[in-house]
Amino acid sequence: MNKKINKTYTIAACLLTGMLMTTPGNASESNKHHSSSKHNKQRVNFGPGDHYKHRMAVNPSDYKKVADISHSAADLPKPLNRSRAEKVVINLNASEVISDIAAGISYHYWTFNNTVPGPFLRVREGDTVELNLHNEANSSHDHAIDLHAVTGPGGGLAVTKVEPGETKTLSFKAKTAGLYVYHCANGNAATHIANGMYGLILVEPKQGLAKVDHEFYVMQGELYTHGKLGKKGFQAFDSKKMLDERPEYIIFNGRTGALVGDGELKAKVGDKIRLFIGNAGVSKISSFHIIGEIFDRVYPEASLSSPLRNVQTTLVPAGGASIVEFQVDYPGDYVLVDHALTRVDRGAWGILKVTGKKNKALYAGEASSHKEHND
Ligand SMILES: [Cu+2]
Repeated sequence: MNKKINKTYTIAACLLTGMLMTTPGNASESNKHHSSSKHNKQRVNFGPGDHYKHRMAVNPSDYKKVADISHSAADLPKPLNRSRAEKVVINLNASEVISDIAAGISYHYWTFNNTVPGPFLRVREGDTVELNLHNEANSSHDHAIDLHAVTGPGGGLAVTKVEPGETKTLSFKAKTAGLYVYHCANGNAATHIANGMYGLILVEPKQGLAKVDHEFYVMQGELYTHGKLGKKGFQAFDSKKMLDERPEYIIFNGRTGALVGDGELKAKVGDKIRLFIGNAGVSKISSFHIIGEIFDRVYPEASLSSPLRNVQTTLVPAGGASIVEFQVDYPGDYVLVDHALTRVDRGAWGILKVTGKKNKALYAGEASSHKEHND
């Protein structure tokens, strides 16, 4: 990489780090792990457009291959059912892997624990959490974590910046109940998020949440590939597209088709369902909707204070979350979407499959059999 470009990028990355940390860290999104110590004077030179020139050269064979990058929507811890606070230990592993966005399209994902999103973390209000963040030795970058559930500098970033091979520990009190995004915030945080380093942490209120039959974990994200949507082969990260907020893929749970087929959400007629929905961004707000369903309750922006009732579509901000609850009344396939519907073609959809008895009083008619027009 051109030395000047590398330098300007380092400055840009450090501006953000500097804002979040008392002592600015060494942040660089250059090809390989890199350190620099001349931050403070150079920060004034930060200006728009520097990221545009940035490219990361990646040799896919340097990283392990993960067969399926997606985190299952059904894979989350059960309700805690605890009456008192405890100390909880969480181990996270920053790992960079190669996996598929779609069939024949691979990508250098940066992850927590080899999946996108990372694991669903579940603690109770009042718990003391010890979070150990390890960065795998072959990582190309330093990593760190910012949990929106944390009160303190950088949400944990200030004490978790880990170089490849390093482990650091953050201890925090989960003092406020809610559903929160966590993400890597090292260096140019947007790059780390766009590459897959995000997930959700639920801080259960002391009294717990109401009992439901199924809970699911769905998280929207964006991928900025060098090749256009559908282009086969290994796809490098495209920083210009990220800066322009033009993702090629907008996906649920890490890749296209993650919540379809084997990954679909399953329920029976009469079941009460709770969805924990997160949006990593980094740029788009999600208009989350389930086609053919009305949310009985929405906890807007995942605030547990007072739910809205009978909602069709709920906004999930970039770096935010929502909780929706509903009962399923009729069998069939219900499609989860970002109702900015062109994003369906970019990957933002999934299926909730409901089985059970039909209720003709609720829904009846003859299904059309004609072919759709190609308009
Ligand atoms: Cu990172």
